[in-house]
Amino acid sequence: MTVRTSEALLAAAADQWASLASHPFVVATAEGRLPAEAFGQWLVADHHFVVGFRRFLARLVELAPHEEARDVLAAGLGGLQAELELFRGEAAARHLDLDAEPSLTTLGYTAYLLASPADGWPTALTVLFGAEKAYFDAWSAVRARTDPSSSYWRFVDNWSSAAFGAWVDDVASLVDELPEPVHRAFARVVRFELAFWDDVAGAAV
Ligand code: MP5
Repeated sequence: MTVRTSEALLAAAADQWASLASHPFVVATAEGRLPAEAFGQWLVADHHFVVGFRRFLARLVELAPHEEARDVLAAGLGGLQAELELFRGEAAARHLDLDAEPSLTTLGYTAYLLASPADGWPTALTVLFGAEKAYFDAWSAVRARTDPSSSYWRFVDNWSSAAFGAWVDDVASLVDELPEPVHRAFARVVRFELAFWDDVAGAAV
């Protein structure tokens, strides 16, 4: 039986992958005890990431080797407008400065995303899959232990909805078309995801 390339990536990173959904930031959010300050740190950092992510995804639309892949990627691009508006509305309500200088971790991860298309489609697609699957799994872990009364529900729902999960599955199917798993890029994304949570959580959780 052949192993799907997306599954081979996840299997090789299994230990660190498990740390995503059990990260103190994720657990504190699930248990409704995330300090507002830590949420604010995350919101500003993740807004910077998503702004870069949209440009990254647009480059991937251009790089895609066939039209079906382009359909999947362009569908993801469509959802980002509402997501960015969610970030901006929440930041305004909380009086957060979205233009604050990002940390080196946030800058590094966003820059890695944007640099990855230079290494070609297999690498860039693997980076996309890693980032999206990481958020789907982490926020699904939050969803399993919370409900719509959470003040962070719209964010929880954004990355744990059935629709988002189906899109991540579509991206996984594109990864499965790659001749071999690009382990190095995937492992790098996992390290960045964990560093990102550590960075925004700080000493707060
Ligand atoms: C995503 C994100 C998911 N927003 N932030 C990090 C640190 N990793 C992954 O990307 P998107 O564009 O919000 O679906």
